[in-house]
Amino acid sequence: MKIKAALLPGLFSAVLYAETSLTTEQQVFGSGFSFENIPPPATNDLGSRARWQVISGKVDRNGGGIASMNDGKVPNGDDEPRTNFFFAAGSNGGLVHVNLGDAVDLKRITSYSRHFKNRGPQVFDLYASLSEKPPVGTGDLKTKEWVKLASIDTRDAKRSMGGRHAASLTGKIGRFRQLVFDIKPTEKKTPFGLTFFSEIDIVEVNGPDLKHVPSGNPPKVIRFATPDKKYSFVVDATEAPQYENWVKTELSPVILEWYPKIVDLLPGDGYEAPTKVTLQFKNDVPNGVPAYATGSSVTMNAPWFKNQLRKEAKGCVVHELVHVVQNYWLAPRLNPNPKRTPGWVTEGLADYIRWFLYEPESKGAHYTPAQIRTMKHDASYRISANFIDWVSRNHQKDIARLINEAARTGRYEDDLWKKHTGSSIEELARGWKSQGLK
Ligand SMILES: [Ca+2]
Ligand SMILES: [Zn+2]
Repeated sequence: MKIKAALLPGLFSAVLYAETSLTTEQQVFGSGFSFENIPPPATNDLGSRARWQVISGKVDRNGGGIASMNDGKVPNGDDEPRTNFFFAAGSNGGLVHVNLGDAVDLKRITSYSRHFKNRGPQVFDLYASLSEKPPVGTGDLKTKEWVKLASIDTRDAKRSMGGRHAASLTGKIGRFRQLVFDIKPTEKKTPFGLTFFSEIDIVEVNGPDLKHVPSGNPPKVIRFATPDKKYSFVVDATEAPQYENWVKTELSPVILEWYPKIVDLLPGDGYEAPTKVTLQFKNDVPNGVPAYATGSSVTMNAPWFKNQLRKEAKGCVVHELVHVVQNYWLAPRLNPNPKRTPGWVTEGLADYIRWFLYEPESKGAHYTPAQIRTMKHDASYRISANFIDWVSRNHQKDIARLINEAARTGRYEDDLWKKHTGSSIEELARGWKSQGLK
């Protein structure tokens, strides 16, 4: 068959053959791989029977290895190295070779990936050849034996990189014996830009009827925004639809009131807090972790919330929203030599806003002088929150704002306490512990 190369500008920045088309999708909500226009991964496609091997690049040993590409198994969560294939952290990616076993007419090649962050998107060039001779390196791919079928890049500058990504090349792809995926990092600012590939399907013309992994549940999301539209929120309750009503009636008013308040409490020179925040219920969060925040998204442990809806659930979300606004992940970008903020400061500030400003009436971090005498100010969470509250009432009412501003820009150091209160951290800790003593 005659194949002619054609450049189709603007179509997902992809270079394609004339008789194929490329679809890319990014899915953040919902469970499983449930894209709108791309089917879920197949378990009996040609890819499942082909021979896969890495011919250049270093495979990351924390992953599931090359078998993850065609075993018909997919991750259930956004950070499951064992069910994905990926090249070693910090590397430049590499070449994955697929021997199809025979000359086959192909009609679809679909790649699936999943990660909560920079390892989500896919950036690769796809080559094919009818020749029987496998390539030795990238140089061979430039010879006339090989054709480049597509340059795939599922990154979208307007969206964050996390989630499920799929790229699907369909149409009269051609007749080939072998394929090469030339896989590249999605970013090089960190070592963690090597895509978590969950599966790649290769579908031949006249192949068997395809069986697919179970498709997920369609997303159930609740959206709301502040009246000025400045801050918008999405709660993904796909994995916990039983909380939908609670989110609408109980949680959303708290978020709408408190997120802007937290932003005002923790300002910074030229700093803009995330304006789009995502909160997602998940059923696979480790036991004992009620919730956690990364960037502008909060993950909530659905089973933990069950008995907490009238107790700690809302306060727990407020605590996580403080982390979103704190945004200490920014420090390396704002400061070439960022200092690490100690965990007790990060968590103490979050619990201070939660227990002393959001829900002081619950007295969740109030202790008697006798109890405090046995405590350490850097014991984190509620105890550190109690210490910060004491410093703010007795020495410097803006201490939370001042400490946070330094931490966000990677400038936290213990001397800050002295700078802002006149007393060293040790002196403050002694004063806090001896309160109530005569
Ligand atoms: Ca497959
Ligand atoms: Zn926390």
